[in-house]
Amino acid sequence: MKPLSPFSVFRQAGFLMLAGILFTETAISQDRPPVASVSKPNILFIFVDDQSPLTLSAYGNQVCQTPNLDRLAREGMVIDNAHHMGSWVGGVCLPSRTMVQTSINVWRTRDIAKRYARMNPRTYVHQPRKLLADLSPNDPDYDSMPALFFRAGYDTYRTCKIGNTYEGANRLYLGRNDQTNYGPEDETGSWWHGEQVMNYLKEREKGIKEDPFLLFFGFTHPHDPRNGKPVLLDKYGADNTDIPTSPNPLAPPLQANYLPAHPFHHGHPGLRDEVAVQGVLLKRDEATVRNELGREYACIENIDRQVGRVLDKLEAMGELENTYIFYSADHGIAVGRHGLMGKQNLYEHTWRVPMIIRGPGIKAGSRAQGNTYLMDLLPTFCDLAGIDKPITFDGISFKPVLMGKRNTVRDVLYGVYNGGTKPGMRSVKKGDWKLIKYDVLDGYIQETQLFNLKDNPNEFLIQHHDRALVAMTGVEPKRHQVNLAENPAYATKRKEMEAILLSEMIKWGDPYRLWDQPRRAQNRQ
Ligand SMILES: [Ca+2]
Repeated sequence: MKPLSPFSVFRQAGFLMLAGILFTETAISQDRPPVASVSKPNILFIFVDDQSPLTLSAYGNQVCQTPNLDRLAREGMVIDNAHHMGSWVGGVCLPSRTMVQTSINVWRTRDIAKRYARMNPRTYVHQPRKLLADLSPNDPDYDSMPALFFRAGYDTYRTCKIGNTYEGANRLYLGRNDQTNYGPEDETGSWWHGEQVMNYLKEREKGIKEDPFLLFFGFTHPHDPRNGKPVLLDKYGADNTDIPTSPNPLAPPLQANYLPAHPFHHGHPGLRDEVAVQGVLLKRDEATVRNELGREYACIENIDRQVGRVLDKLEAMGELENTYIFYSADHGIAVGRHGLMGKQNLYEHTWRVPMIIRGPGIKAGSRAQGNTYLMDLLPTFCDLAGIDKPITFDGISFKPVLMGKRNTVRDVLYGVYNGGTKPGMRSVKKGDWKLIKYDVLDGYIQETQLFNLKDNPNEFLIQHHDRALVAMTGVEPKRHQVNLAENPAYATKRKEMEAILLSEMIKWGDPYRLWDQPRRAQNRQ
């Protein structure tokens, strides 16, 4: 007999929890006003951990195979400029996931993100109905994703990892089966999360559930440790434990903007993602980075398979055409680009997130710039479901983009990394232009980067022009594809972008100022 995994006890408890919720569904419906649920669309929100859009063919990747996500893109819309707003802590997941579930901006998440301790599977008791009934309208979670959709008559369900996520909202889903799965096997990996959603849909198929659903379909991967399934590791020339000393020819090629080291310190000494990723540690050599890319792609393809199972099930149940499906991640990640491994930077590979949406009224095969933040997801869900937008939201609905009425919802995007030495990194983007500033290590690092993303989408630096590196990557940047911040020809553009950055910092309540900005009257540091 197969021995029980350490998670089995909780998993069984989870099924019981779900059963309990199903059993009392009639009582639940009496707690909220009756709604005409028949016409309301379902929402399936697929949310992965640490994935750059550049790993997907919808964004140009030619190696990682994701046929089901390709299908979503082919039958729906791809948004090119979707971003997370940033973080004030090394675990970027935490503010990001708080923004997703509450639609408040990055600085406001500091006040609530840590209100509740992480879920302890050994002692946790799931009692959403009691908590929802007790919620005061003054509570920040009153207008959170699960609370809003519960009051609108939706059946809410969640599966995801545990920890570094917003517990204030997680505990309010009517059904919840969370487990942290970094393993290479089905029961300890992404298949398990897929299975929870399949179980939910099977119950629904029996006719026990009739309300429209909001499914938070979260994964633990491709966050490290990227323990891919053996068959997929073989496909991508990667190994979970025996890190090769020379590149495996089957491993994915180095990215165009790979560097063996970042040209200056990122400002967060000891940062886990840059020093302690299993199988990588401090190494940034070709063999190590390509092996890690292979592991990442193996995890992503496995996630894609789980998405496929659920899409096929929805289709077989006749629910697919009344369901909006969103695919996104809590932030991107470097995995060797620019010499970095983690998510604590503001280059495009990390600041951007994937955003693919399929659903009623969305033109198949369409594409838009969007200029969205993750905190726009909840307002968009509400808009699609006919739920009034609460005044607490900082995000805005991008339904007009999905419906082909607009290409963008805002002109300027602002990004923060404030998890290491202060004030940290800031970025701003408008049109083709992007500014990144670094003010870290007590003023030891004060750097500015200016890129024209149309001309230099990979944000190549002068270091990418090194002959030995070009020989390694096979990518030779054009002469003008460099940081333009110190080029006198772009002094006016830099000044304009610096002013926009300061304006955004003021707009979003950024409590810091950078070395070359006017000081605040009162610095809250
Ligand atoms: Ca994450």
